[in-house]
Amino acid sequence: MKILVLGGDGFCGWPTALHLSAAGHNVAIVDNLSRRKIDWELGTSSLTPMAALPDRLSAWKSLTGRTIAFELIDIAQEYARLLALIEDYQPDTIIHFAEQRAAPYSMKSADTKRYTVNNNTNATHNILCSLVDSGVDAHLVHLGTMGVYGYGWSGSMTVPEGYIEVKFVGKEGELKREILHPANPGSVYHMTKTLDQLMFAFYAKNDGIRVTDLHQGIVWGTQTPETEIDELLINRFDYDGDYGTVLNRFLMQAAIGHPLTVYGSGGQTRAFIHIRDTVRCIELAILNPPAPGAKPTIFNQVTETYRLRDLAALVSGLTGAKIDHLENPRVEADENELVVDNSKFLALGLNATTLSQGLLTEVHDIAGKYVARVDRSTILPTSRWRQERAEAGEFPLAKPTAKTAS
Ligand code: NAD
Ligand code: USQ
Repeated sequence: MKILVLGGDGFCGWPTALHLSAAGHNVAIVDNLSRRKIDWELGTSSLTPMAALPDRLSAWKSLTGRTIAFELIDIAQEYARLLALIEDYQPDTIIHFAEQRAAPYSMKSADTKRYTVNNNTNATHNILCSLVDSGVDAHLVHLGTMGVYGYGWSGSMTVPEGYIEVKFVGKEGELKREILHPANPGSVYHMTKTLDQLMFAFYAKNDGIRVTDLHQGIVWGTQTPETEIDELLINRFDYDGDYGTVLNRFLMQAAIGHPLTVYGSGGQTRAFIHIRDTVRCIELAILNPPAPGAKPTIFNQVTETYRLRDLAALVSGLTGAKIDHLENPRVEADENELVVDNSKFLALGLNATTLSQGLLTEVHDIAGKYVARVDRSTILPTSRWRQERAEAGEFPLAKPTAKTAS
């Protein structure tokens, strides 16, 4: 298969590109390297020593004999170049990772809110528009998020895979329909993913574009079989207050003896998936495209759910780390249930990596090994969902540093 990986220099995109290249597909990466520039803007960097993209690609070629091409394109801004690439490359599949993905970064300031909306919605719309414009019948696989459903909306009811059946009662009678699960985003970033869903529904209906939307949970872990072949191929590991996701942050914090930063009571329940399972799920999705004319296929790409205080207790039990409860910088439910239907991937053969299997490896092989690279000044959260709460002294967060103030 000819596959374009948009956002292929990122945390999920890089191991996916390698996994698909190793499986014999013809892979090309498109990226504008904006994630590396945001690290520079925030004064942060990956815990792992991530090589420059050209060095990653030449290492892959010399270690495996396989070539992955690279195009430096901003897909949100450079429509003509994106269109020319799709016409020239004629991909069978396009995998779309190329969005600003951190909820805290998206809530930092008016500038980062506007950047996130402009980047993410333009990127998705440009891809859809270029498929119509070029007439290329590629299957579009998008990385969405569990956060489109929101947390707590359905109580302890199982969250379905994308769609719900509704009964609309009007004065003329009753109507039954299947609709997208109501959108209930918890940040500007998550809101862009709910907008993506509407664009997919429209272009599938109007133009017959084949779309798979993967509602992924929080990804943890670092390495896949391909990224661990050599340190030049190592995946990124974010741990700072904006881009670090909760479990990887806890693992790094435990490694340096920093208390685990649980926001609020820790009663929030979230869905998780290991990066190894992310790449396998994407492979399963590309091998099982929707039929032409079908509505977008939605998978819940998650393997386990955990309440955050239980997750902190698990990491603390393994490492002896202390646990701190910080005032929550976010606006979110303090406690929620989360039961998720992930039966579609299980039926396709996904064999999940559980926390109990993978945690110790992460603690020793990544957090422990690269502990000297940690910059402690970037650990505490500096982004607040509501500025006035911070100004009223409602919660004692670390003050933004000169590097992160916006
Ligand atoms: P990432 O920031 O590490 O990677 C995204 C990549 O896309 C970066 O390399 C960036 O430079 C590139 N990019 C962004 N905007 C672009 C543009 N306009 N043009 C070209 N390239 C652009 O993020 P990630 O963690 O790999 O996430 C990838 C996708 O998966 C995102 O869409 C995210 O919403 C989704 N997702 C991630 C997680 C997670 O826990 N990491 C969980 C659920 C869903
Ligand atoms: N949290 C803490 N302590 C921390 C960091 C986070 O308690 O040090 C809490 C947050 O308040 C939140 C939960 O942990 O309740 C998850 O936060 P997160 O930063 O790990 O994840 P989130 O902001 O939801 O975003 C991440 C990815 C995003 C993806 C999403 C999947 O950055 O790209 O879409 O996970 S999901 O959460 O399922 O929507």
